[in-house]
Amino acid sequence: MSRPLTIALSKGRILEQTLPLLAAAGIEPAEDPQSSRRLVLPTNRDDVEIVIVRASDVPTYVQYGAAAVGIAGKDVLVEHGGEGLYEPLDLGIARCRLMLAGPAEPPPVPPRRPRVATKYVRSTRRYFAGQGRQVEIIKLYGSMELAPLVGLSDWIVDLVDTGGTLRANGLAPYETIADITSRLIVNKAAMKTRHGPIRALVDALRDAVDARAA
Ligand code: PRT
Ligand code: MG
Repeated sequence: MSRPLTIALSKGRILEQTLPLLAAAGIEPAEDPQSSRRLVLPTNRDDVEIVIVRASDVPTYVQYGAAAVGIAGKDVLVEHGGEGLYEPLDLGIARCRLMLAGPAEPPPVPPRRPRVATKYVRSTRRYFAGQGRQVEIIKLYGSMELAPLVGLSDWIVDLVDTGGTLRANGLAPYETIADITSRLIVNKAAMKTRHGPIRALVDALRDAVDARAA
């Protein structure tokens, strides 16, 4: 038999919201991926396996064909750049917004060249460049909400869902930069060489997404 079709997923909210869609498409992991320590999970289908990777690494695994397909947030895809990837389907899951945020009570005189702390350097640079606004971007890997509290930055760019994390840290949303959902991504070469099984998976997932929306 030919090697199985590999799907790259990240633990957490994407996995949680992807499993029902995969189940509707006839794919179920052999053990619970949230609790399993295994990084390669067989499924009920001999021709499909799941690999568990870091959310921000999903596009890399798919770009190099280590996984034929994957599921990643649009936030992560923009930062990756999308090289070598098709993005055939918006799954509509793990929905949130990429936002500019800052102190709920901003200083009376706005900073001349604000410092913006973020994990999303590419999106942030593009957003401010598009508006012709000068900012200094400070790259962080997490806990952006802390930066304004300790004087590291004036503002942050981060994902916001309920807004609870901002509020809990004395921050408020200022502007929406992008609406974010998770996307199915496909390795460009695999889309040609393994067209049949990939097409079948894309169609099955699209049906599952449509059925849920209906
Ligand atoms: O593992 P790694 O650190 O690389 O990735 P990760 O920790 O970002 O993974 P995970 O599972 O948390 O998020 C994966 C994907 O989920 C992201 O890439 C987004 O596409 C999507 N997503 C949707 C979110 C959120 N909603 C979200 N609210 N990712 C993160 N958050 C965080 C946000 O960064 C902030 O700290 O939740 C907090 C805000 O939530 P509220 O409800 O308080 O506003
Ligand atoms: Mg994390």
